[in-house]
Amino acid sequence: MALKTGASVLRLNTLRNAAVRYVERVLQLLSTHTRPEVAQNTKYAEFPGAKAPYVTEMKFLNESSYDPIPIYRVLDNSGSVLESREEPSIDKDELVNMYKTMVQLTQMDKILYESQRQGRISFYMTNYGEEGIHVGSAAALSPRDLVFAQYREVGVFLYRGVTVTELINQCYGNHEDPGKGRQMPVHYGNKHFNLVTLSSPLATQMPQAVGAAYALKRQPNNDRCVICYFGDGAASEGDAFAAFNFAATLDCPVILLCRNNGYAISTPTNEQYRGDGIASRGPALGIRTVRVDGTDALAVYNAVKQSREYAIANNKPVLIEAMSYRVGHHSTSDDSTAYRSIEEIQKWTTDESPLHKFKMYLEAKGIWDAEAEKTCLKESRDTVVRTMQEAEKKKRPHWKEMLEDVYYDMPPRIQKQMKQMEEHLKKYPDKYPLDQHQD
Ligand SMILES: Cc1ncc(C[n+]2csc(CCOP(=O)(O)OP(=O)(O)O)c2C)c(N)n1
Repeated sequence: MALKTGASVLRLNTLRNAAVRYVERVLQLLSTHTRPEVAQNTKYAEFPGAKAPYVTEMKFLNESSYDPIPIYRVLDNSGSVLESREEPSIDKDELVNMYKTMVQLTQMDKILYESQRQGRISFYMTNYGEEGIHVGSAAALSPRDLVFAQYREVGVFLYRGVTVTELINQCYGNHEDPGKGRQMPVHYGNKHFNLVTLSSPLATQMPQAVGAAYALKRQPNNDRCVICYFGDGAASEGDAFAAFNFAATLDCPVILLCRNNGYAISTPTNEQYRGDGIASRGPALGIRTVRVDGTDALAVYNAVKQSREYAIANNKPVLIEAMSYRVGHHSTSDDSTAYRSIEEIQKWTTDESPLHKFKMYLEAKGIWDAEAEKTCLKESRDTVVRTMQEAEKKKRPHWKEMLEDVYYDMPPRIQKQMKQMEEHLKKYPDKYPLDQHQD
């Protein structure tokens, strides 16, 4: 066989690339929408509710009328960059910090989950599988941007600078918990770091976030945006629709970031919706939208960074659907093997692990190795164990705290209840562990 010259190899490659592009284009044209044909020079109707062309062929649209919205990714499963132009320029220290945050989060989840099983805290929720969404988005934001989280975004809190001590104090409800033990564990909040305290009822944060974004927009020279995290399950709430529509019609600088992890407790997404995920709702409501691989921290980073710039420059919302998989049980109140197989879960802990692919990426860059991994794991684990032991020893808030702070001036009926409680405790002091509470 004759040897090919450099020039002929180049020509062959060019021809092959052109052929591939042609086939891709044909496939695209064949598969794209079956929207009704609109003849050229068609007059557009001018209804107040829609500016659209008239047609004479009636065609109903459904979810299969459109291609599925593609999933943007930067890294493949082995942590290699797929297109070099898409690799974000993130400082090496920040990349390492992103990874260390993911490791810290995983260690905290492992140990606190076990501590609930041992009866030391009442409830816990893990974040396994979604760590990339947390650090990718947090790194792309300004610390001044306001965060409205759901509950499975603790990595954002850690990345912002909330300490493991503060988080564990909240889970233990001791007197150093800023919420004074009144909330369930994992309902964090931190005013200093612009992290709005979480609410249990799903989607509560969504209209609130949009309202906050509207308030930001009204400030002169605004350079901040709001980010609102929510799950695919929360997106089924009426409040989610209200939030989307207000964000669009009031032109609010808000990033609506859906963590689509496949399940809302025991309700899988195939029972949750019929359309193309959550992303398809964005264009329907006039919201700029992108779908990303949520197991790829760099894809999330790029999407949030661009969305932030767009939202602030244009006073417009952006919807991001980050595809992921909830690897852990929904919470300590759930056994997910009742509604999904162990094999299904395992697939997502290996090939698609956000930590694994990010670690491989750092290793290939020469900024992480086995030694760094060992030290990081040990330090993260030690921090959690030490902090947990300290948190357990701290006293609980004074019992009166449970009736305070709701009203600026305590109404007479609550004053009455407080007095009754005081008398009751005096009468039965041995029935309550008052020594464990602050004096
Ligand atoms: C209004 C309301 N309904 C039901 C619940 C009970 N609940 C708590 S979490 C949850 C599932 C939410 O799923 P999703 O939003 O997808 O978030 P994920 O837990 O998967 O991260 C449900 C139904 C609730 N907290 N609030």
